[in-house]
Amino acid sequence: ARFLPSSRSPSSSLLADSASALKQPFVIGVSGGTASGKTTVCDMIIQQLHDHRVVLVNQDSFYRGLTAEESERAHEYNFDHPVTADECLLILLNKKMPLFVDAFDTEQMLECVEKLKQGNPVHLPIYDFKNHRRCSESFRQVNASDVIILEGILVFHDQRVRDLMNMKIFVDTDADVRLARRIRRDTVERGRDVNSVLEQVSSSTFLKSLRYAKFVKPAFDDFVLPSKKYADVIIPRGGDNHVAIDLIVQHIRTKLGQHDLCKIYPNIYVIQTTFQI
Ligand code: UZR
Ligand code: MG
Repeated sequence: ARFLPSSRSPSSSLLADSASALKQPFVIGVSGGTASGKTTVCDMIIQQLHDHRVVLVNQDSFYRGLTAEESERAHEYNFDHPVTADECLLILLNKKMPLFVDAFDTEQMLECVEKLKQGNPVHLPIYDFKNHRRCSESFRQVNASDVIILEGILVFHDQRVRDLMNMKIFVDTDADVRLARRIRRDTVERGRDVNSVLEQVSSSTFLKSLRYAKFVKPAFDDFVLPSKKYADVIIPRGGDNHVAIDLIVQHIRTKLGQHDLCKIYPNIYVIQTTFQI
């Protein structure tokens, strides 16, 4: 066996392309139902990756925000609904323009993550949960980094967004635990009273009129749970699962290590591909 420059060896431009592809940031998608512990899982990953630059992008930032008129009817608005293929078709055929199609501006989210992946800084919108509005005068600047985490209930819904991810994590937490946390969070952090979370109109229609039962749970069953099939890793019990988080962090470190190898020893590919018998 000899090491020879081979006629089949990749061209230098191909080498440069594969090297730059490997140098792109590592993109992790974190999905799961509301109050499943997505944010906690992301915070723990970021904490353990302290020697790398990690940015967190929340899908929440891309809520469209309601007009003053729509805000008055906020209780009718479905904040958990993505645009579906059927609805896209109807819009394209101009047959029907549903009132509230996609709760999120997915095009804008896609654009931001693509830019970050290419190493460019972006300005993320800031969403005000209390008033269901975007803060028009402020934004969050996010710079290029080694790892990008995209977190949200519907980040696995759109294939174009999924295709940007190197790793997909689904946080799988019991539904009762999530509802209990959701009530606590909405009342403490998002300025709601218990009735508005549950939206009880009258005791006789109690179950029917639960906001959670009306929008949040059906959307979880129809859109969030089915997207679990795209996950590479499913974390039971969310932030309580330290073993799962350790394993995930180990994997990310390995991948980032490979990036560094590529940066330091670009010629390693030439040696491998010119090996001839
Ligand atoms: P997470 N949401 C609000 O409560 N108000 C808003 O203005 C915008 C969104 C909720 C939304 C969804 N549901 O279930 C949740 N409602 O935010 C997603 N009703 O956020 O993934 O952090 O739970
Ligand atoms: Mg959250």
